[in-house]
Amino acid sequence: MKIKESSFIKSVTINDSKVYFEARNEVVFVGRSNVGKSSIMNALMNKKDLVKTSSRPGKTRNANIFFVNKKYYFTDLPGYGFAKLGKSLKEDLDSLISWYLEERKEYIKRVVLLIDAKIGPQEKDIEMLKFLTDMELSPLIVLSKIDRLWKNDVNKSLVHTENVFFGQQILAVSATKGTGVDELRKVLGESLK
Ligand SMILES: Nc1nc2c(ncn2[C@@H]2O[C@H](COP(=O)(O)OP(=O)(O)OP(=O)(O)O)[C@@H](O)[C@H]2O)c(=O)[nH]1
Ligand SMILES: [Mg+2]
Repeated sequence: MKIKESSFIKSVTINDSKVYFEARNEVVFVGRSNVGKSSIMNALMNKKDLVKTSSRPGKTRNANIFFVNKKYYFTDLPGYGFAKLGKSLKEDLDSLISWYLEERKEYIKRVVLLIDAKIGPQEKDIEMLKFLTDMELSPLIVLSKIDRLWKNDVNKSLVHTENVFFGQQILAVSATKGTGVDELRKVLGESLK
């Protein structure tokens, strides 16, 4: 898909029980804190900082919804697994993630699950994939920040991730360099059809 237009729609927290959810097909971005969810969304939408990013983990605290090509939603969710956030905030963010996915299940056509190429899949990522497949949501595994690795190590990371997430489609991207972004757009376009 070509992304011609994108804009911010709204920021949602779990207490927004009155939020009206529209019948629009949607892609959601999940992954551990600091993995690069917000950055890859900017890269996809060709925006510099439409989605707020930060070098400090725990930047995204709400579900932030963006409107793409006046037709679809792209949603940035908070990251999971950042120890320093404190137990209760972590639990609140985890509840927000599962609440959001359940609320929007009908319209979510793909869930991009980002894995840092340098770190590889962690326990929390395996749990997230299980949660998604149990909900019958369609995951797309994306290795992020591949510009931080030599090509050889990107391939190693791909093979390792394939072994962990057997049978899943896996892409590799760099938001910084733009590598793999076209391919990701293409796969998402197909999912949204
Ligand atoms: N080298 C490199 N750094 C990246 C890339 N993508 C993101 N980063 C950096 O990683 C940090 C985190 O990026 P974010 O996009 O804010 O990550 P996030 O997953 O949204 O983080 P939370 O909102 O805290 O869950 C920032 O310092 C980014 O500049 C990439 O492709 N390459
Ligand atoms: Mg973020």
